[in-house]
Amino acid sequence: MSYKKILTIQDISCVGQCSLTVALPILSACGLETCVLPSAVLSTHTAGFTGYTFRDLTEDMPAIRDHGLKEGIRFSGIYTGYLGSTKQIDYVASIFDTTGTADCLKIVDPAMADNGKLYPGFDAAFVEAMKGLCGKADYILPNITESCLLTDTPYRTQYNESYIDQLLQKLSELGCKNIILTGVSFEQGYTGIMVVEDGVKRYYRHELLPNSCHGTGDIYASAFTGALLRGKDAYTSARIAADYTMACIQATAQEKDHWYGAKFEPVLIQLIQALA
Ligand code: PXL
Repeated sequence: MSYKKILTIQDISCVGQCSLTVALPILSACGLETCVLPSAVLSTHTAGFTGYTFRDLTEDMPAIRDHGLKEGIRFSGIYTGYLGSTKQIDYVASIFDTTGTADCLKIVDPAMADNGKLYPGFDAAFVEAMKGLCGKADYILPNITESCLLTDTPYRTQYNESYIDQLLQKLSELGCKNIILTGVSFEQGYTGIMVVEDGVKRYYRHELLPNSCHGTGDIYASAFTGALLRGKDAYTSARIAADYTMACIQATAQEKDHWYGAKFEPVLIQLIQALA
């Protein structure tokens, strides 16, 4: 197995099992040298906690980029998650253009919305900027809410395959040819992932678990990225990531006090075994 260096750009939520505190251990467990560029530091994530602190690190980003360039540091993969501001998206675009190896894979999780709503602090200008970043990516991982925002499509909770096909078509018009659309459910009791890779569409259906946890989008995107950088194709990576995310949700079931995140650590071994 070749040893690869990846850069992940997203926030540090000190408490809350999301973004960098999830991506760093998962990508490391996948056997990748994981470098980080924190987009912001928050005391907790914004979904359910109140009164959290938010330190925007936008203005640190160009200097961090330029120092890495001066040192000759290049990445085989760049994976972005929650970004703290619209201006940051421009810096990330320039990091895409300058810091990758010739075959660098760029993965964008446009983490900004769920259940029909933008997360607190995001606005229409952020969505517009995110459309541009998705156009520069090799792989994007939106959920249905994010896909609707990125394609100016009304959000629906009930839909059929032609609605999903329209979303996929409009997402591809942003300029990204590989799409991993998460949370696609056609039947009660089941959900799944729609994967378009090099023009071929495949669906991975799995059970819909009764409990849901915050942060599973970040767990999913990190595991997907880890598998992809380990040489798996997008469909296999999507399947491995879905199975691992389900194991995390199961590990967290019955834990009323653990509402803020998923217990991804005790089941990391399952992800490692799936990649072996
Ligand atoms: O899980 C996505 C995420 C990441 N980072 C922060 C968040 C969220 C979602 O709410 O608030 C700070």
